Amino acid sequence: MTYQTDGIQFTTLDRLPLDLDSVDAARIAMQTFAESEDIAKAQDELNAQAIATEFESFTLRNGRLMVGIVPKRFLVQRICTEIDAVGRQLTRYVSDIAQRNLRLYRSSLWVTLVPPTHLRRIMSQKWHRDPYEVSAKHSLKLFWYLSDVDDGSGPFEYIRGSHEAEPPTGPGAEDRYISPALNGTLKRSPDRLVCTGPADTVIIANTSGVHRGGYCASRRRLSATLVYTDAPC
Ligand SMILES: O=C(O)CCC(=O)C(=O)O
Repeated sequence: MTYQTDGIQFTTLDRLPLDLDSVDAARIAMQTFAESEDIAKAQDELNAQAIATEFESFTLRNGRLMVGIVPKRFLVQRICTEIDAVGRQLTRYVSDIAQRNLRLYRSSLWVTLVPPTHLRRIMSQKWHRDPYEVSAKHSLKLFWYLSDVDDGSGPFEYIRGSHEAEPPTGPGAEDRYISPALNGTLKRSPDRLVCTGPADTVIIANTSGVHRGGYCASRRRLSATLVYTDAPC
């Protein structure tokens, strides 16, 4: 399976050109984050599901971007310098894969939580295609699983070859989400990949293709997302 043909390819962390100190530092940052009060609080909020309304909250606290869905706050993200350092070391590697010059646009640690009951999928849990990042013509995401991911812990899913279609044009484009009428077709598609794998599985995807993930039915998922684009600085 190749990035050019399928829009996605897999590897493992030990095959990447990374210095081990940076990897260790990123793992420690993740461990600290996963055990932090922010995560415990987010899980409590998710469990409480106090109010039936859904809204997104984006707040910048101590230089960290916190993104949450209240009360369905399934995802807590954190920008951190350690994961940025890992991401910068992979710039040449991902540029070679994409056959164009890319730069690290954004990186973050993700803790994806388990809802207390089955909630309907929201945001990136639904089939969608990423709009291009500001003035970019190519968006590549590298997902590094920091915990084992099985069917119950929100595997990333991708429709192989769907990157060939014209992607939505800009951030917030109306057509980011695929019509729910196509859910059944996508679920049964022979091109659907469900990316389960042990910790240190790495997925490199052209996210203008159709994808979704992070619907954790039974176990939380720890991962890092590194976003690369060809947009000028
Ligand atoms: O959490 C996931 O597996 C999906 C993430 C995603 O869809 C995205 O970053 O665009």
